[in-house]
Amino acid sequence: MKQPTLHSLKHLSLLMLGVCLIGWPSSTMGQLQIAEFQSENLNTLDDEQFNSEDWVEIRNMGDAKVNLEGWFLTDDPNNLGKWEFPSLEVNADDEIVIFASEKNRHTQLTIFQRSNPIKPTHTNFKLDNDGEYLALVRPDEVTIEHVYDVAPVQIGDRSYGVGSDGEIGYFSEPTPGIPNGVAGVIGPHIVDVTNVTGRPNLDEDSEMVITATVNETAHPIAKVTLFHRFDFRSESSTTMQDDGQAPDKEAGDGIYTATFGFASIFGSQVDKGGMIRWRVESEDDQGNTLRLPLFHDEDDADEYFGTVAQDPSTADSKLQIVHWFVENPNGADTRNGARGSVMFNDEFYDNILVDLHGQSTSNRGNFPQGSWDFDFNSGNRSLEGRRTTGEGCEHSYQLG
Ligand SMILES: [Ca+2]
Ligand SMILES: [Ca+2]
Ligand SMILES: [Ca+2]
Ligand SMILES: [Ca+2]
Repeated sequence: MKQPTLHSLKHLSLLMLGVCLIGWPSSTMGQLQIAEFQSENLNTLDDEQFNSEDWVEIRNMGDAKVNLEGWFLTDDPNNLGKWEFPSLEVNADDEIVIFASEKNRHTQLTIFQRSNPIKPTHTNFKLDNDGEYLALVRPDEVTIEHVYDVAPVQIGDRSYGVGSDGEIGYFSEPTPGIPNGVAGVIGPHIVDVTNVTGRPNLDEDSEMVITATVNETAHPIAKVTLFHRFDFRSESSTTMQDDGQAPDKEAGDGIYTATFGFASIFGSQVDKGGMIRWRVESEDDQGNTLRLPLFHDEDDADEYFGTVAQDPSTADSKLQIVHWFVENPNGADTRNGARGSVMFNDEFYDNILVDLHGQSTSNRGNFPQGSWDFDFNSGNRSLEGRRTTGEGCEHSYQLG
């Protein structure tokens, strides 16, 4: 049987290919500090082209203004002069944001970053999610003002840096351009989630197998839980195991496995053509948790992975079948729309917005022919080629 891994998963696993960090970065402190950085900016901050680029925040801890002209920022310990700052002032007790986009430019366009208008400046390098070197270097190209020797693995839409109490850690609420709050610890890193059994055929399959690759971050892994949901019914859960007992293949390899039987979990509610969704949550022995999908934005992010049970009545169809699930069908028939899930081409897209297309009338009676817009989340990178703004992409389908 085909064993698809959802595209958004592939994307995450590529970006988050994890090296578990052991130990915290060392740093030397001068007057200026790399107060905060973000290696996977999903919805935190746009640049002047509406791209969600990586960014670095520099804070002036001193009591005099500093012009950064001639200073350097680098992600390479063997090339401290990698990127040179243009003239850029940082006021005392203030911070500025640089995009680490590889675009290497300083624009005169002003954008509004939180409350502070800025003219965006871009480095010639990006920041890696599996953690890397990041240093602010003085104009002599030798003296390191502040460095993260090896930043730990980075998680989408979290940032990392120096908390208001001086402790280094993650921020669940990034603050580009304004002072940082208290930094925290993230739960065990869920690198990848895989649907081992593919689209179930309910005439033959009575269960599904899901695996999750999980790495320790700050503290030992205490628990990995699979949450599952059928259509829009309530969530249930199963503990995932890494004990080498079937279906888990090998004990202690960091790949956690769970099987859930449709009848035992969902009762008799599972119908052919029905939607089955799941998410994974990790927890360390201090109670720090992390989930995948990250669901970092309830209006622009997948909440679950998912699939649709095979429907033999459409198996021979030559038409492309779009499976569309919406909790509130009447809502989709309005301009404001309703959130739902779609599967086509063996790809599942969760928590997308479905709304009435263009000039169609909303007074069409009971699910007639019509046209709706599917607004995909910006994390659905398989469709990104057709994105035109940072707001995700939109496709129109004629249904009926
Ligand atoms: Ca990045
Ligand atoms: Ca880099
Ligand atoms: Ca900040
Ligand atoms: Ca295992």
